[in-house]
Amino acid sequence: MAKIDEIAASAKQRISAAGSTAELDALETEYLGRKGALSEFLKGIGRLAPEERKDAGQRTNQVKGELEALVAVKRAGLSSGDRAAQLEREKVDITLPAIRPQHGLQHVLTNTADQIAAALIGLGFERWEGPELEHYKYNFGALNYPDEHPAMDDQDTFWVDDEHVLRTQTTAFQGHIFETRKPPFRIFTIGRCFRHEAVDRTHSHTFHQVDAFMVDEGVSMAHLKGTLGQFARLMFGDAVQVRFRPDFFPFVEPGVDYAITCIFCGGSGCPVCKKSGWIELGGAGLVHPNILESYGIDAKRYSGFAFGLGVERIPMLQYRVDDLRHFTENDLRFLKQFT
Ligand code: FA5
Repeated sequence: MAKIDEIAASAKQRISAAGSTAELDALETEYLGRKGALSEFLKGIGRLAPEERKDAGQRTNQVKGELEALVAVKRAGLSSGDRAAQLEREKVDITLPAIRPQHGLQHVLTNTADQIAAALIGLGFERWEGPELEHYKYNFGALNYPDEHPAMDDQDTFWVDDEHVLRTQTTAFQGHIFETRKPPFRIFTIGRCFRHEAVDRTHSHTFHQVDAFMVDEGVSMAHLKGTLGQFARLMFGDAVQVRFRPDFFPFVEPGVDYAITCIFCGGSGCPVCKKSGWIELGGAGLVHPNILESYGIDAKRYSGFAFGLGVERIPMLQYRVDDLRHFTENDLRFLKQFT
């Protein structure tokens, strides 16, 4: 009897301490298997005194039942522990912030173009889109450039064939409008232009311009100055004033270049405006009567104004961008600043 109790005590202690199902399987075989400790003990019962056999047999069966129950409980515990370990291994921390997908954002030049368009539409102008590949006629001929005129040298041109060029100025849209519309009209266009230029901080072979023009009865330089002033104030703030200085463009007479009071110093002079108090923006003037007449418009009755400027120039001023190449280099560190 003492022997079976010893076996039972050691089996219970070892089964309770088993750390894995594999260890438990081995203990189950060791004690409860066909050749296990209990079977061996039962085999020896025949050698006991007859009066002890019955008790020993009953006690062995009792121990067998207890050990089987203990193994079952332990197995359930271990396998739930295994599941817990598996869950721990496969755990996904859903409280971690998700990896955000990259969102594109509108390019700073598109933002500027939208701002320009909103200002000009507010001033009563219609938007028009023109081709980037232009017939020579629209880029130069119809704009009153005499053949071989040196003014064309200012706009070093990419020729595609003898008759077609990549437009050097959005002013090229005027001919398309004159061919299809009769005054009065107020129209503008914003688009890409190309010049065969040495690239530096303020010049590129590819850049954008906005051109606007209006033709009606009695349009004068005063209308031009008022419109440009209002346009500049919408773009740069209420305090801005406009200055005209004579300049030459074959398609306007008189022609001017125009500047705004420096938006950084208000006109008192600073490094940005090179102490002049003014920042040049573009060219303007009254539509040349030769152009009106060439499209059959009576230049005694009708007159018009036109102005153009570089789009890159605007965010360069607004955000103090020192090199226009940043706009096209696609460096996200630069572009992400303009949300
Ligand atoms: C013209 O292109 C005229 N068509 C403007 C005009 C329109 C005058 C209507 C009169 C009436 P200009 O060549 O100066 O003018 O160019 C105008 C603006 O375009 C410049 O002030 C500058 O801001 C921009 N620009 C010209 N060339 C480049 C370039 N290579 N890179 C970046 N911007 C340029």
